[in-house]
Amino acid sequence: MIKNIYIVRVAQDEKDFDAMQDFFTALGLDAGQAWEGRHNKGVMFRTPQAGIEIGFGGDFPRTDLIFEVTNVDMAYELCKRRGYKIAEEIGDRRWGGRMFLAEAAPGQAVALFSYLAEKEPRQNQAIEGALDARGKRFGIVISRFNSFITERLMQGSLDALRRSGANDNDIQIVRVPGAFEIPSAARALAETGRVDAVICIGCIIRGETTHYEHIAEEVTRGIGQSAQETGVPHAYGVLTCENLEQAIDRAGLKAGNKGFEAGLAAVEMASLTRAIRGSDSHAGE
Ligand code: INI
Repeated sequence: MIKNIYIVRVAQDEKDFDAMQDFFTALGLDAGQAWEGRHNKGVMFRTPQAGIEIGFGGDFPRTDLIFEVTNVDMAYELCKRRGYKIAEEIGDRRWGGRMFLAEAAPGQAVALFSYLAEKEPRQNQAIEGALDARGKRFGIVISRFNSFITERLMQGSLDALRRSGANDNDIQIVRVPGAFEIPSAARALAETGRVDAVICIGCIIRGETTHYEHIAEEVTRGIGQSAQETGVPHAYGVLTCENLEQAIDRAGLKAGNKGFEAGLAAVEMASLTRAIRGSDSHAGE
């Protein structure tokens, strides 16, 4: 019946709230979805088994032991039948939940709640990823073939990650011989579960034979397949060019730096993936 356990620590003010975020991030807890309501805001720090949430503002229950249940009215009836003291009556809350407090033991208040069902479907609500790489881990798979180009692309990716708040210690670089080897290394990295996104960097330039087509097709297919089968976002920073000049233009000259674009895509997708997977915990806050 219990869906989740929320342990919420409410900061005295916004300064303390920021300090607590830094503290939990420094401890290595994964900062999941941040939410902001009209009267308060919070960030859920996830562990594989449970989460510690920090908050700021009003509307929080008078206890830091909070259970989300599938049906709060049933839980309320059950507590009453078993004779537990109801420390706070059941009722709808303005943040979109229905909650009551029961005393598990004298002075040991526990809050139980369910989110209220949406009365009407929300209009124009979209989940989007943020360009915020703080607390996220990235893998970069770079091929040595055409390294003159690929190294520039990687500098572009690193620039995008750092500007978005990524920590250098959270970026794992993996080098492979050529573009053909990128998909298998990217998959191995994704399967470790230690990265939120993988950035694939390569440069394939057309030669005199059809070699180029075969490699380009397989690399593109393999990267897409690895992303879909591992569930880890993969950004495509592989250039497929007719000649070296085209590649140079896309590695920091006329046509920008495709590595930078891939880096931003990785950050956004890492954030989006977390938002989608955690979107039920504070939907609509
Ligand atoms: N690898 C590249 O990354 N770019 C190329 O343009 C390229 N060409 O043209 O041959 C290339 N070939 C190597 C290939 O990726 C493998 O490393 C090699 O075939 C060994 O498996």
